[in-house]
Amino acid sequence: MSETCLSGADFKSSQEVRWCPGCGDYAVLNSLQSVMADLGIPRENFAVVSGIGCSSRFPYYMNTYGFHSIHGRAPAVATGVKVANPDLSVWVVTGDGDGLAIGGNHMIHTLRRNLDVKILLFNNQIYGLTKGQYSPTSPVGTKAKSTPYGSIDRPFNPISLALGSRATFVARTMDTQPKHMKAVLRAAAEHKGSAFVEIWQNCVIFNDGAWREWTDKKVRDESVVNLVPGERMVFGAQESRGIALDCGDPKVVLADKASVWDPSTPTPGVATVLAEVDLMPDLPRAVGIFRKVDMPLYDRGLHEQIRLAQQDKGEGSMEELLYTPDTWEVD
Ligand SMILES: Cc1ncc(C[n+]2csc(CCOP(=O)(O)OP(=O)(O)O)c2C)c(N)n1
Ligand code: SF4
Repeated sequence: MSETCLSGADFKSSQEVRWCPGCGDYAVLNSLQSVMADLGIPRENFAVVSGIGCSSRFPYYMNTYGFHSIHGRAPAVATGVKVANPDLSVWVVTGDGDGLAIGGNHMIHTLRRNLDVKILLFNNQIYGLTKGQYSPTSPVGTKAKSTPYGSIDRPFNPISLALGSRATFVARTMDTQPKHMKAVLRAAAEHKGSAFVEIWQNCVIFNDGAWREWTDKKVRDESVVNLVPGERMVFGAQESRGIALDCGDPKVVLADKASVWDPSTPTPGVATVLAEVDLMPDLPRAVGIFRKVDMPLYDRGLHEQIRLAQQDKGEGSMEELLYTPDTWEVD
């Protein structure tokens, strides 16, 4: 079989998967394996880099190159991997604790640089691996091991954070809708630049049902609107209602009055408004593709700079660099 004619099973490693039965991470694993198989890229050209957390066990379960790195630093390690070998398709797997608490700084700088990596943020609104402390995405009032009287921090909205960091591709999906997840992951894979995908993921042990209001099959048609580029923003079991942007403010209208979604506007203003509807409980929450714009790539820019410097000054040598006139001898 040709390496470019693969199935999801080819991306499964021989490791025993050690997530709790029912954990949302399984759905992401299956979806990503299937999407990678469809991309027509040989397995040796994928690298999956993670930090620390339940979700960060991901690279063990992928039959690709991978690196289970250190807490919050997956974007930094992935930057090294991508810059060293721009031909690789590099994926970062992180959690809301790993990627937005200890690793928040690395996250925003990777996004603003537009390094061509795909970042999957598994958002279960809790620290799973360390047994249930609140995280930067836990809603106010969350009673957890570290907040026995309820958290008083206001949470991050990961989509707004990514948009504010000027990420060039920003999307949201959920563990209960594999078809939607695969479409979003595929779009992320095909984007040239930093692609940030928030995944609503259920932690059955420490925060079961955190997303139930928007992910449960019985309610999600009414509580979620899917942002599809070039299509009207409609929702409801019969798709009879939609969202119109009235002077920038979203409001519910009949489907034929709904606005057509465009994620490629010069500024992310409207996308940010749609990300922030979690502050407007009467509106459905948005999933799908919030932003998709083309911008220069960090990895390409860096290699172009190296090429021009070498053209100007030659290949250079490490020894010469270390022993330039600016060296001192300490007696
Ligand atoms: C430097 C450092 N600080 C703290 C920890 C403890 N720690 C491990 S994972 C984690 C948070 C994991 O939560 P999240 O990223 O949401 O992932 P999940 O387990 O929910 O998938 C913490 C605080 C650590 N391993 N290293
Ligand atoms: S503790 Fe939660 S996030 Fe971790 S494997 Fe179990 S269900 Fe999944």
